[in-house]
Amino acid sequence: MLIIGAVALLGATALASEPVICAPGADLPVVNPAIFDTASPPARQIESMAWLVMSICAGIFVVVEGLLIYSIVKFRRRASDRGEPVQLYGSNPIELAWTVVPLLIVFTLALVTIRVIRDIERTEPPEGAMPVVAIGHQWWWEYRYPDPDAAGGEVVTANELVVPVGRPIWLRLESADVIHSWWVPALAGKTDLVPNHTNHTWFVAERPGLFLGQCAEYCGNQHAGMLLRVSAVPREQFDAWRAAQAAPPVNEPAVARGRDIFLDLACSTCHAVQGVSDGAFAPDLTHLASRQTIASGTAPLTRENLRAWIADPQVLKPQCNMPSLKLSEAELDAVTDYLLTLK
Ligand code: HEC
Ligand SMILES: [Cu+2]
Repeated sequence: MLIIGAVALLGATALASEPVICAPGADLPVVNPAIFDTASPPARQIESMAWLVMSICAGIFVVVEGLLIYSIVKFRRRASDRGEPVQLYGSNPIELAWTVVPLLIVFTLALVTIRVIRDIERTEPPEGAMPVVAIGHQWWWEYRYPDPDAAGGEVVTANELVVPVGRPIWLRLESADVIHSWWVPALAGKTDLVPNHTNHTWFVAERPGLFLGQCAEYCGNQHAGMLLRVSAVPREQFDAWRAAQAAPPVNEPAVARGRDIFLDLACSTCHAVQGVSDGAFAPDLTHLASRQTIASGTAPLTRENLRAWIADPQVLKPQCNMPSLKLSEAELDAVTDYLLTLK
């Protein structure tokens, strides 16, 4: 009896602290935001340019410091020195050198920069690209996969972009409120999401990985809580994920009470669950339980975190746009259980 109790307890704690399901990305190598570990053509071009700029700057540093040290040593005051040293004014060769050399350097850097910008900026999608729409919200990301050719129709999800390895992604960037900026350094340069204006960026994830990033334009209180996650997975895994996302949510009779509470309370006016509610203000929850995190990467999706989030989102993400609806303990359990069935 005691043993069974202990095992049950272990099971319960494991449930409470482990991610709920294996979402795409759960077992992928994590690529932290840094421009020196790139996995996509535009990011690689930016990386090469960064190396070029840094080596030129390092060269300038060595030359300038070298001349400085040389002068300090060579022309230091000696015991035999009497009075002021000889005063020299002007030297055409030296002045010419320190004007022409920097000019050449600036010119070279300008040309290289223009070339990189021209190469990575596009007005047309790359050949064979998959279109995805990213919409910035205070303080989360909405992703839409409108691809009319794909099976199952449009997919709407939030905060965790999933893409197939090797296929160009043509990302259309929009904003629902203020200016945000989409920046996953290993994949592409920063591009702003501007209200009433459409921008585009593109990338090709060349290897599987979970690529992390961050909103890169200050957008209010929870700007730092607006994290970016891109899971690049093999083609078959992506197709399976896409098909599952396009499917309607499961309708588990066991959690009917949780669904009723979700509908009766204001949850459904802000959140969409396909076929259940159509709120458009907040993240689509149709397949919430297939994500690894909640609140735009702020916390791992565990039962514990999800329940605490619904109880009072302001604890985990102060000033975010979801209020606490003051659910009772029993209601919290019911709604959490319901949301966890939405895989
Ligand atoms: C006033 C609109 C509003 C109401 C009402 C509301 N939410 Fe939210 N909800 C939001 C917003 C906005 C976010 C995104 C917060 C962020 O990440 O900054 C959110 C995020 C969430 C998330 C995390 C989604 C994700 O993918 O990260 C869950 C889960 C959630 N809400 C569940 C609920 C439940 C359950 C209720 C009802 C008890 C509810 N919400 C009521 C606006 C609302
Ligand atoms: Cu932002």
